[in-house]
Amino acid sequence: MSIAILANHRASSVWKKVIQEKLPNTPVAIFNESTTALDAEFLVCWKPENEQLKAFSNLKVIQSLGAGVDHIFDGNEIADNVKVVRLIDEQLTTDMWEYTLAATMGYLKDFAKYKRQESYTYWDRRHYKTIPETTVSILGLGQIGGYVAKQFAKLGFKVQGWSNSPKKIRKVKTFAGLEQLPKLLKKTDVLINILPLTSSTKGILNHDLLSQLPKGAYLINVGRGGHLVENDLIPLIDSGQLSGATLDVFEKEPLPKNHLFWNHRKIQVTPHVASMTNVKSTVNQVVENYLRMKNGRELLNEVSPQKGY
Ligand code: OXD
Repeated sequence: MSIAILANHRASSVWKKVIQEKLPNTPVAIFNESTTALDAEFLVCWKPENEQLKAFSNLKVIQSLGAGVDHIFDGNEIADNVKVVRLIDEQLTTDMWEYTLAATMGYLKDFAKYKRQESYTYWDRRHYKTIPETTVSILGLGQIGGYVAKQFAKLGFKVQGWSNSPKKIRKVKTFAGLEQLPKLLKKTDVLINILPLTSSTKGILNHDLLSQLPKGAYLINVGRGGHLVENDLIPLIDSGQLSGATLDVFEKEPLPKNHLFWNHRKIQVTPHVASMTNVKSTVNQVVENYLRMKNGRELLNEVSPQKGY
């Protein structure tokens, strides 16, 4: 049994080193560096291409190097006998919470506006918003979204949450299914998207949905670029329907240099850093899944290919 690493854009050699330290007797090889990689049964993976995946003939498990698995299913043919697992990590979850809190507070206290004022030494005091008067709505109440919702509620925000199937979370008003979505949107000041990207959530942040928010609402997208219909956003901001957006994920990453989001004064762009996989805190999970595969045991954090999460 052996392990291969196919971590397009993520630190392959670091992963190889840390896995090899934990499993000194197991062959661990990096795709493209050694032909023996292609014999692996366990693939540690980020953004594989179909042609790359097809080169593996013994695959049993694909381990995502992130919480999301859309990059594994999207455009790829995964054989029925290959299991896909994701990372669930406390650090990833709390990092996401910290990022969404920072973006929300920046909006409440108008930081972007004051940064612009600074550049022309302009003193103009605006009325700010406070936590108790702000309703934050979270799209996606899975492992990460559910935690983020709870944390906002603990701080005293009014919190709503939406998911595909009904969920109960203390101090969070929950909604489920597309038919209940308008009710949530109507009362939202800050909309935070943490949904998984699937065929039913692709393009969900579009003109129609965002127009149902109260005028001046704020958007934070930390899900995937594919959730947002990018061409719909700037007109909604320029018309005042949205007061701005913080975007961490994009249809194409890195965000192309000529993309209009870069220079829009009401859009804060960050380079997919809301929560970054921490090798130290997740390597044990990867190793544990390899050992479980080897011993024919149930895997940790297996996802459903049908649901895509
Ligand atoms: C993830 C990511 O899915 O990094 O964890 O986006």
